[in-house]
Amino acid sequence: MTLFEDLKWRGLVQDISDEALIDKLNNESLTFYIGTDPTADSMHIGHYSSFLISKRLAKYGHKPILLVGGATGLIGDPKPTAERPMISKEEVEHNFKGLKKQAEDIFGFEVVNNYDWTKDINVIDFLRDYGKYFNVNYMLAKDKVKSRMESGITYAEFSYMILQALDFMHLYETRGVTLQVAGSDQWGNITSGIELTRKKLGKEVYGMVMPLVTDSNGVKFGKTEGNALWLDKNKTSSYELYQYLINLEDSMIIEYLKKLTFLSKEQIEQLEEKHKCNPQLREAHKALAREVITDLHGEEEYEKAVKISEALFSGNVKSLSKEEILMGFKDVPSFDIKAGTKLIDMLIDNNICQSRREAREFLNAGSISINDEKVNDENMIITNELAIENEVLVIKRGKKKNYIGLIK
Ligand code: 383
Repeated sequence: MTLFEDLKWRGLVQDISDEALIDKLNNESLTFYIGTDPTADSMHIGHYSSFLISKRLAKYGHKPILLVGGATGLIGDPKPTAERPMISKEEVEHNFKGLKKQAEDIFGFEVVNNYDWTKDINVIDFLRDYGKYFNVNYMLAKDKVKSRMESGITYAEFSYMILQALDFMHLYETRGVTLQVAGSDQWGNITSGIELTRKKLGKEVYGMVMPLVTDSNGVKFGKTEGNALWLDKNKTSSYELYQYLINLEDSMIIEYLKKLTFLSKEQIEQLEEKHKCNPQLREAHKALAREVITDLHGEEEYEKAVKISEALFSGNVKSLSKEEILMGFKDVPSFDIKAGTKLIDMLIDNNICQSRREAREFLNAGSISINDEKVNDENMIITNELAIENEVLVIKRGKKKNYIGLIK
């Protein structure tokens, strides 16, 4: 399969600026770039799905440059709905550092900052050297601007496409970049750069955009209850990522394997077959989780996520370390317990049971467990010896309620 056929098969090509790009992708070695703005200090899984294109093209001999927009982050790429709040310069700088490190660690390519070539352009030069090449009518016709005609758009956000266009031209002139890749929301900004380079330099550069990855309801990939899945493992642990991936909708799993992994067509087709015959084994989901987590955080983190998931599923928390338990139970209520406290007092003091009567009922019914062992003696004394690493108790009430007690 040629590179372009592979990208097509994966569903990663929504639009290309010129058919001539196909041959260039298949037979030449291009320097290309993809950019992101420092609106947060970590990328999320949506960025990952787009930025993976850098590794795919690199495998076929193209040279990636990753751009983190220290300049564009100060302005804000217009969203279709409303103006972005202004982020302080300090925050952009802080976010920039996080993203640069992440881009280098995860993708391993060179990172550039558009602040470096934008900061010294004065306003007169900006208008003469770039503004003069943009017809306002052309700018108004761009989707993102059009969608803001009702709600309004500031001059700052309106100018954003000029900044991204001048980046493309600058990278062409200084680094020989002839291709910009991105998610489909970037089409307008990319074509602005192509136009600018054509008008000002008389040269042809190219653009390619991929569809944004969504779930079957059209919700962006990786959005969970209003949150994003972050690539920083301190914000989203490998265990949380594992849980998300392993529980993805069945109808989407093959598409995700194509778009988020480097598994071959044959491997994915085999997984598709297995998934059809034995969906309950979740082989395809497991392969996706393994590929994504290993690529992002390494083999060890992946093993940890599997171990935690299995221990929690089979009721074997004792096989876990304190760190693993805290990762697995990140979102459950937790509290400190004084060593020497009686079991029944601990249950009531921490609202696990509402009254002594209720606590006794649960204890007698065998519904309370500590570190997956049933407890029923209300006078049992809580000691460090009971706890994992002398400190952690996983307290369960019935099947659904979990608590973490830390013995102090
Ligand atoms: C800035 C200057 C450039 C080239 C690109 C940029 C950033 C670009 C943008 N990108 C998104 C972001 O920062 O806003 N204007 O969150 C997202 N990308 C990638 C991909 C995506 C896009 O980082 O579609 C999803 O992740 O292109 O929304 O010279």
